[in-house]
Formats: sequence, structure tokens, C-alpha cells
Amino acid sequence: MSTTRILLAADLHLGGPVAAPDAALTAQAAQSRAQSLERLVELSRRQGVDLVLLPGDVFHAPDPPLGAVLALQKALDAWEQMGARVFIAPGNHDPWLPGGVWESWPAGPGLTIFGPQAQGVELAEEGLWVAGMAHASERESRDLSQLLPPPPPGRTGLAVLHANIASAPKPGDHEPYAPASLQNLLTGPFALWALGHIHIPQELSPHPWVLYAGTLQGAHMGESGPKGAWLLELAGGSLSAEFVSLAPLMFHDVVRDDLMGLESPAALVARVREKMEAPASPWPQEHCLRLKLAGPSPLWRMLGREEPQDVAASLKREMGLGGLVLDMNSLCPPADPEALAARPDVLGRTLALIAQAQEDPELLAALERELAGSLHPDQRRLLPEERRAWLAGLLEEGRALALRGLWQGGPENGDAA
Ligand SMILES: [Mn+2]
Repeated sequence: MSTTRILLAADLHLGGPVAAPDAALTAQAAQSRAQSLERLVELSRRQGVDLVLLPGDVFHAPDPPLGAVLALQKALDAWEQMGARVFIAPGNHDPWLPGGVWESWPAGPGLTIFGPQAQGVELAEEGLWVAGMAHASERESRDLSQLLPPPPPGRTGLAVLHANIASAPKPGDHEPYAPASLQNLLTGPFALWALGHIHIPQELSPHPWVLYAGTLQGAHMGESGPKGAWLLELAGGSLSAEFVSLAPLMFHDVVRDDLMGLESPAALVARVREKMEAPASPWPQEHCLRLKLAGPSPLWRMLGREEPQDVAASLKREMGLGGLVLDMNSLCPPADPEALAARPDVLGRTLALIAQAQEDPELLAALERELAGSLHPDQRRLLPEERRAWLAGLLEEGRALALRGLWQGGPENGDAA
């Protein structure tokens, strides 16, 4: 029984920016997208991959820069030499436009770039049918999944598409280009849906397989978690899938507000590490962490003694990180703010006012309306409810600031902590 090895990667965004969370990583960040593509090629070589599926946003823009074009051509040449067939289904960032980069791309013997007309390619030897199509604009509104030609009888169908499934978990808002419904994919004639667009790798179904490749390299701290590609094996009609972490820079986003029991900095580091998901990668990765430490902590004095950047430098070094963005604005002493709010002193009055604003939606709404016009453009752009949430966060930070600056208590001067 012959086995077909398939590599699925999407949203390479070649030519697009990657934010370096540390000045020392600037050069590496600039190279990380091209480098992740090199790793993809090397993985294909090591695994003897037969098919490479690239469902869109291969380029970050319809007119990609020279470096991005050269990087892709080099990869395609390498795949051609290996005898791998490559299928590209352009997405919303790199749509197929007349006279654009895809129309003029040099043909290769194993290369299929799907165009604005749905198309199926028969691979008779493997018994496969690979179907796909391109976004024809930067705002594709059609459900392309329903336009793909079904596999002929006796062929296993693989669909390659850049599409938005509304029900799939995604970070924040995602533009609903080429909307598709999972239910339609599940009842359709394809054995595999190789999807691009959402940057979180995910398996939406194992039968048929519905997979988002995720992006190959996160663009910034907001694109946290493992980024890489799926390796699939197709043998006798059954498919298996394994995710391989490839991104040269891996971003992590960790919030810890459960710090009360931690009495030593080493225990704090261990608690943070617990939340840093880091699957093994065949290649070295720099790990960059956005860390928010919040709430009451017996370590508040130690962490507040130095400048925050010095605390961040020590944690970064201890944890072997490439970059660390540390937010301790909501860290506070292990005091009871409710009890303190009853006191008639400055701290008590301040805490009482903050608590009032936190508990009374009317007061918060009034504050939001009063401030809306005079805020920074970043906050003026927000919807009223988003601005209220932002203000609520500020109140939380203000409470921590008041506790840190005005609290006189603690066992060392006879006040109960
Ligand atoms: Mn996209």
C-alpha cells in the first residue's frame, strides 16, 4: 500500500513584518518569515514529502517585495528538485489579480497555482484529486468552498482553500473573507480540507479532516502559541496528521494573578513556566514572553524595589528568553482592600472611590462619556463598551498603585497583612 506524505502550511505572510519584542532580536525577527519557509523545505526533505499544500496568504501583500519573491522561488525550486508537487491557493492578502504576481509566476512542472476559476488536478498515480481556487480580490465575499469541483469516482479529494469558518476559534476579529460553513465541509465530497486564514493551527474535524494550518511565524506577541505546519500521511484512504512547531520566534502570552502562595522568586518563575506551552521543535526557537503579574503577592516589595526593566531583565535571563514584556501594573501587596476601604485615611477613601466606580456601571459609563473626547486617539477609536472595559482595567491598576504607594501595613510594622 503506497503512502502519500503531505505537508500543509498557510499564512506565511512572506514580506510581512514580525515585531521584535527585544532590540537584540530585530535582525532575527526580520528574517524569521523567510527562515520559517527554509525550515518548511528542510522538513519536506527529511520527511520525503510528496505534496505541499499552501492555502493562501503566502505573501503578505499582492505586490510582494523582492526578498519575498526570491524566498518563495528558492523554496519552489527545492521542492521541484525533490519531486514534490506544490499547490498554492492565494488568499485575501495575496489575491490572484490580473497582471499580478501569481499570473506572471514562472510555471514549474510540479507547481499548481490555483486561479480565480475553481480547478481540480488529478494525480492518477496517487489516486488523488486536488481542488482549489484563489481569492479574486482582497475582499472575497463568495463561499468558495461550494465552488470546488468534486473528485471523480475512485479518487480521494483534497481541497486547498483560504477561507473563514466563523465558528473556528480565532484571536480577536477576523475578516470574514470567503466565508465557509463547517457543516458544509463535513458533508462535502473531500477527505481533507487544507485551510488557511486563521493564524491558530487547529483541527476542526478528523473525518473528513478539516485543518487550519495557522501561520508559519507569529507576527507579534498577540500571535502566541505554537506556529508551524501539519504533516499528513495518507495510506489506503486513511489520513493521519501531526503538527510540527517551526517558527524561529515563538511568542507566549501569560497572565498570572494567583500569586498569593508564592513566597520565593524561584517559585514565581516555576509558576510562570507552567503556562508556557512549548512543544518540541526540530529547530532552535527563541521564546518571547508577554507576562502580566497581577493581584496580591507577598513578593510585591521585592518586585517593586527595582525599576521594572531591571526586574524584567533578571526574569528574562533566568528563564532563557529572547524577549520579555513585563506588566506588573496590577501587582499589589497582600492586603485586604475591602477592609482598608473602610478606613478614614487617604488610602481608605481612594480605595472606596475606586470600588464604587468598579461596582457601579452608571458611574463607569458617566466617566467614559466625560473622558471620551479628550483621550488618546487609540482610545477614542474604541467603541463605548470597549472604552469602559479599558477604563475598568485602569481602575484595577489604580487600585494596585494606591495599595503599593499608600499601604503602610505589613507584619514588619505591626499591621496585619
Ligand atoms: Mn488571510
